[in-house]
Amino acid sequence: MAQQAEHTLSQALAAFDFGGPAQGALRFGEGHINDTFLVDAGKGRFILQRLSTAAFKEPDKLTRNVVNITDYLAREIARQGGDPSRETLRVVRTRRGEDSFTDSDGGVWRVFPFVEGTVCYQAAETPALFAASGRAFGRFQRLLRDFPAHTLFETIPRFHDTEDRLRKFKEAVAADPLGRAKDCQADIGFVLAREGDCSAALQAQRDGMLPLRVTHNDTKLNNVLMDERTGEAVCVIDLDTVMPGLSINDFGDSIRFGANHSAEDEPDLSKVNFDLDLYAVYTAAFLGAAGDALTEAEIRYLPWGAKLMTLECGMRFLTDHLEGDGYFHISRPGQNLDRARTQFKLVSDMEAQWEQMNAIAARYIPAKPG
Ligand code: ADP
Ligand code: GN1
Ligand code: MG
Repeated sequence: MAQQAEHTLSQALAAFDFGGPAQGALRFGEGHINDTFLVDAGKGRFILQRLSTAAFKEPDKLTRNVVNITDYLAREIARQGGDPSRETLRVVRTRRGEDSFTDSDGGVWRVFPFVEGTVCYQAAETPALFAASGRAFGRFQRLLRDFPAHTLFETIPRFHDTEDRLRKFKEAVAADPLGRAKDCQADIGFVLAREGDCSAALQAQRDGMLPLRVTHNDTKLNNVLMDERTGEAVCVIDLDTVMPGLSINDFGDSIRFGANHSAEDEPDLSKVNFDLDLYAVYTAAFLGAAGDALTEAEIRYLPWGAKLMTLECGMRFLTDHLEGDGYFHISRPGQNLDRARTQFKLVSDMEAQWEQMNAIAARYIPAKPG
């Protein structure tokens, strides 16, 4: 870590009320966006994060969202007999009573208690684990169904606007600032051949078929903490992108990440295969926990959520690769291109199993009376 960055880390450590002296901070986790540290403060452990300014332009409003959402979740969880101290994040305040701290370089920091006794998995190691994440995100939908979505700030405007992502992708291809496009012609062609698909969900929303909901928008399995003993989901984390959105996208992003047996950046595409059984397992778990929070049209569109989140994420990785990797953290050259390619392989697999994907979702459409 650069010296200047270390200096701001010490400022942040001094600013928060950890209930005891912070005994240093270690880099933690495998997130792509924020800088995350584990802080040991004797009596308790904490997660300290510096928000990515590349991703989040208005950190104060984002923090307000997170406070509002977590306060609401804590109340709902308590009302339903759960344990809010484990089942939702809670914002830890600074010594001055503020929800976040801004360092001398303008970096914005915030703190959550570390949820003890949990594990954060990077892959759906077993179907049971994947199902647990499905229950977590289905429950998230149900818990927030009456939250006033219009009071939430859009932390990343047009985050899952796949039409806009396509526009930005095309701009990156046209500008090609690093001359990388020549080495990914097939990948660029893959996206351009699916231009029309990019409107499928948005058109259904414009047509009034898909309602706007409070959504998480980043529903990877590694954004759920699992109980280390039982493997059951405990707490949904990474709430920076909670904003109004489509439920099918929350479903779809989980499928994109978890319904396969390879890493998101696997360079060997022969290892990357969409797993229809895992898709079925997740569908059952997600819809079971969401209860009647979703409409028939939303259930019908779940396969589109899966395909579009995967295609969109591939476009985003490829855009970032073309633009010089300024958004998604990389640990080796070409990593964002590898990430894009795994997504496109999964899209192809989904297209080959499209009928089955639709049939599985259709199982959960309630039969009409009579
Ligand atoms: P990013 O947006 O960079 O993915 P996350 O908020 O997901 O950041 O945090 C990164 C990692 O830190 C998570 O994958 C998880 O391992 C860990 N983590 C975050 N919050 C907590 C918490 N409250 N308790 C335990 N681990 C956490
Ligand atoms: C980012 O922050 P993290 O690693 O959970 C990204 C998601 C992508 C994901 C791909 C704010 O998620 O949208 O789907 O990487 N988050 C943001 O792994 O852009
Ligand atoms: Mg994360």
